[in-house]
Order: sequence, then structure tokens, then C-alpha cells
Amino acid sequence: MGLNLAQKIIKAHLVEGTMEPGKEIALKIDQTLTQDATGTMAYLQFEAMDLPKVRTELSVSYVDHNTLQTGFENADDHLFLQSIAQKYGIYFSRPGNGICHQVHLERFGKPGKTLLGSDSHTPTGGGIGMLAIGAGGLDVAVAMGGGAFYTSMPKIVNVHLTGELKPWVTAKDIILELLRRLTVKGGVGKIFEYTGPGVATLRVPQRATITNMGAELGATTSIFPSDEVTREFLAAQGREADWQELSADSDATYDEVIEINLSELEPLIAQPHSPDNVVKVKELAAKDIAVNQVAIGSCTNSSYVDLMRVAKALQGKRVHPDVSLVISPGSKQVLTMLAKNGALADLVQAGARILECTCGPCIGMGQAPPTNGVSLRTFNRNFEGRSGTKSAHVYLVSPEVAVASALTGKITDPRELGDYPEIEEPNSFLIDDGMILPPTDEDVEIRRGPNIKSMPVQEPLPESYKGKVLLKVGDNITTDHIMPAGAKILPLRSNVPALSQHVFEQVDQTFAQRAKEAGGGIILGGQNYGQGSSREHAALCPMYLGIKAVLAQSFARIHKANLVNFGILPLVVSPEDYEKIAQGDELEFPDLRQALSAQTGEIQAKNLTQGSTITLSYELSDRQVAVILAGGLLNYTKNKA
Ligand code: MIC
Ligand code: SF4
Repeated sequence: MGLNLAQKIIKAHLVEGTMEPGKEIALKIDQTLTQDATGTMAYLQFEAMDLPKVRTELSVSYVDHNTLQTGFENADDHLFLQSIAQKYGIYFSRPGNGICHQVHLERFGKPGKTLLGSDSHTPTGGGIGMLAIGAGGLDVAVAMGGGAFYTSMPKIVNVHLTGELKPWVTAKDIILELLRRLTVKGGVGKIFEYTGPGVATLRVPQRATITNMGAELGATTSIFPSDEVTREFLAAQGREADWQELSADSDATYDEVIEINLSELEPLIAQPHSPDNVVKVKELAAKDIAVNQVAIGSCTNSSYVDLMRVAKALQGKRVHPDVSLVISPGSKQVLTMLAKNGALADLVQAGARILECTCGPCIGMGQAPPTNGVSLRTFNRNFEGRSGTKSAHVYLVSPEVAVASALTGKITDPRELGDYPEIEEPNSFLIDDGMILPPTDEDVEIRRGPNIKSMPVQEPLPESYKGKVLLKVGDNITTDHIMPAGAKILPLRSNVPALSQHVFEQVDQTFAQRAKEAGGGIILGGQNYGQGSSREHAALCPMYLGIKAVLAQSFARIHKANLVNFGILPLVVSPEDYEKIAQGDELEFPDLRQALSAQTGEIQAKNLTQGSTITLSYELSDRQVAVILAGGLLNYTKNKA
């Protein structure tokens, strides 16, 4: 029987396990990427492994998140990261060079390779046929040390594309359509593999928009075949030698099939506060919704073609007086090309505010919208408060919808703009890697500013445990709820004690204080707990506050792995028991270690407050159980050594 493309790459990298959906597999990792907001922790962890150099084919450290530098913290982190990169054989992409996923696609990604990144949008690399997966920083540190990456074997979904996109309908609308159909938890435990005649109609940046935002489905990753279109892209990047043809066997099978006829799609929009709250743009256009801000950029939609089209649509026109239009190009390559061909002048003349080539407003690093403001963004997440303004209404759209709305001042169907500006992808991109420092053999001293604090350690799991349910939350809690980002808090990413004060602060201001006073406790969540970003701080900081277990109806993949890595027990609670447990209840887990070691998949807990007993379940591999018993992956690895 033939293999699909995802299976082929997995098979070629499989070091443990079998390719049976749901079973744990271990993969050899060829490439890693980190960004500065998760990278500082990842490198502190790598340092602790005491290895002379990274053991991957390629590792790149990007600085793209924390670039506001309102105090010394970010700049200190950048120096730390630069010196670490030099010391351990890692490429260093300097601040200003671009957003990690965009730059990695342009300059480093290779079809058929595995890429592990400490950022949930690492699957962007699937746009050129990589198996690119997001993970917590500790998993990436282990991969840099040559260790395998453990995950459960996903189901492979065939997204079969037919037809062709109509003018003003875009790749963003394809992924929004999938989010509309499947929701933010529809992709958990799955890889989305794109096939069919529609694939050839999509250029690499369009494919990358789709694989990027597959993260919002909760998917393990998404992948396109590597074909002639991929070859042309890599050739235009001066990297044709990195190309190889890759696709599924003709008799490949899949666990599920989804059909999308591209010709039938229309411009779509995700409404506040979730990427799956998707409707047709024309429905909202009919409602005359005034727009305060339009933000174009992020790792989802900031390619050369995206921004050229925006520039063309703005040429000779002026942004609506009530709209602030901000644009953050994806990379120095994109921005320089726009500057050289004059498109940048068109953008500036039209009234756009040009930001540096970083994540910027996507992660709340500046450009927070006004109170109750409406912000249209070409980004991938519109979780409440992520923009920096809790009362803001953030919508997710294509650059086409964004620019149309920036011109009219209200949510607008771009088809109203008339002729679609045809933009060709260039035959050759501007290649200048001067802002990427290659590894050297020089011996360097690590520069550690006062913001870089050491990693806290966790005790092994106790024999039995008693603790209070400190917080009860609902479905689809994001890691932005658990560990918020934004301009005020993000600079504390390498300072766990300080960062921990902010855990759950969007949800309950008193949480951190209460957790400290109680000496830790338990969190109770609904479905898809921990969706969104890969930030391991959403496990690490609760661990620091003494959280020992999270009870949820289901977990998002990366967050569950992060909980295990930091010795926090992820337990599954039934919807009925979830209803019965109240915030403040005291739970007791007698013989916890023993119950877990027995690997029965079930654990009993006594609700001391209510005088009842509940049965919780867990899905953990033997390795994961051992990690939790040890008090996390660092202890586990040390014990093994
Ligand atoms: C995000 O988009 O939420 C981030 C910021 O890129 C995160 C990583 C982080 O929190 O540092 C992600 O997606 O993993
Ligand atoms: Fe940066 Fe936003 Fe992409 Fe995250 S989603 S990597 S914050 S641009």
C-alpha cells in the first residue's frame, strides 16, 4: 500500500514507535528554529545539557517578537541569544531581519526535512513540503541536543482541492473556510495534507498562509507537496539545490478526506474572539461596521506578493480618515524589495504607518486598538485581549479585505474595489543574508543581563496529593489566557519569578496571589484547554506557582506536552464531573504515584469538600508517566544520565 506524503517523511525520520494514529512516536529532527520570546528559556535548557554544539543539521535563532525595547530587558535577551548562537553553532537572525516563519521559508527550509520550532506557527514550513511542527522550548532544546521529538502519531487528513480561486478570494479564505467547518479543536491529533488539482494553482506564499494557520485548527501540522511551484520559489530564492520533488503515492490512503472547491469560495472573515467564528465578508459589509484600525502583516500574510497587492490597491489613494493602517512586512527581503520598486512609497503616501519586520501588533507589542475599537488584522489569532485592548473587537481577514476596509473605513467586500491587481511572484528575490550571523568557531562569553534568571526546578511528584481547585474555567482556554503576552509582560519571558505574577491575570486578577498563598493547587478547564501558542511559560509559570494538576475535558497538543515536560499532571475530567466540581473544592489524590505508575489510564480523586469520589482518566505514554513522576523532563533526563 502506498504512503501519503506526511507518512513518507515520518517514516524516514522515525526512531521509535509505529505509525499507528494515537500511539507515541519519536522523530529525528533535522532543523530547529526558536524565536526570542521562547528562545531564551530553550537556550537556558540547552546550556544545562552541557553539549559543545547543537547536533542538528541546522538551527536558527530568530529575534522577532520582543523588539519594542521599552526597558533593558529585551535588548539584554537579544545579546544573550546572539552570544549563545555564536557559542553553540546556531545561525542568528538579527532583530529587523524578519519574522521567523517568513525568513525560514525564504532562506532555510527544505522539502522533506523535519523542522521543530518553539513557536506554534512553525508549520508554515509545510508550504514547501517540510514536516514542520511547533513545540515547547524544552522539546526544541532536546532536539538541538540531538534527541528525538516525541508526539502521538497523528491521523492524516487529505484536504483535496479542486477549482481555482476567483479574483479577490485568497489563501486566507481557504484556511478560514476550514476553520469555519472544523473549529479550533477540529485539527487536534491530525496532520492536514493538501492534494488535488487545486494545489498547483497556489504559489508558495499562499500555501504557507494555509499551513501557518493550520495551527489554529489545533493540528499537529499541515503540508503541501513539493512540486514545480516549490522548485520555482526555491530557485527564485537562489536555493534550487534544496529542492526535491515530493508527493503522496498514487495509491496513498488517508484517515479522512475533506473536499474544497476553490472556485466556490468567497472572501471570509473571523469575528471576535476566535479564529473559527467565520462568516462571509459580505454579510458584515451589509451591516456598515466602522473600522478603527487595519493591521497588515504577521507570519500569516506578510509576503512580497501580499504587500505588493496592498500597495497596488492603495496606489494614488488615501486611507480613510478614521482608520489607522499599520503594516509590518514579513522580512527584510520583502521590505527591501518594496522599497526598491517604489511600492513602499505608495504605501507611505496612502497613509500607511510602516512598522519594522517583526510580529509587532500580532502579539500586542504596540498598536493596541482604541477602547471598544474595531481592528481588522491579516493575522492568525484574535483572542480577547491579545491586541493589548481588552474591549477591542478584532477580526481576521486577508490583505485584500484589509486594504478594501482601510480605504472605505468600514468592513468591505474587496470585490467592490473593481479589477483585481495581478501581481506576479518575482523570478528572483533580493538575496542578502547580511542580517543573519552564521555560526563561528570563536569561543565566546555568554552575555547574561539581569533579566535572565535561571530555570526553576520542580520536585518529583509526591506520593499523594491534596490541593484546592484554584480556578474553574470554560472551553477553549488559550495560552494567552493562561500566560498573557503583550508589551508589558512579554519582556519578562526569561524571568519566571516575575512573569509568574501575571498567570491568568486576564481571567482572574487574584489568581497568582491566591496560588502563592495556598502553596499551589489545581486548575479545572473545559475542552481544548491550552490552545494557541506554544509558550511553555503557560506550564512553567503555573509550575512555579505550585500547580500540580490540570483537570480538563480535553487538551491542546502542545500545551499538554508542555505540562508533562514541567511535571504537571494533565488529567481528563468527564463533562458530568466537570459540572459537579466547584472552584474552591479541595481534592485529594491518595497514592498518586502508585496510581500513575500502574498505567491503568484512570485515577481516583476524593472531593473532600463535597464528600464524593470522581474518576479521572489520562492518556500518557510510559515515557510521559516517567517524566511526570520525575517532576518534569529536566529531572527525568538528569536521572537517566
Ligand atoms: C503567538 O503567536 O502566540 C506566539 C507569540 O508566536 C507564540 C509563541 C510565544 O508565546 O512566544 C506561539 O505561537 O507559539
Ligand atoms: Fe509572531 Fe504573530 Fe506569527 Fe506568533 S502568530 S509568530 S506573534 S507573527
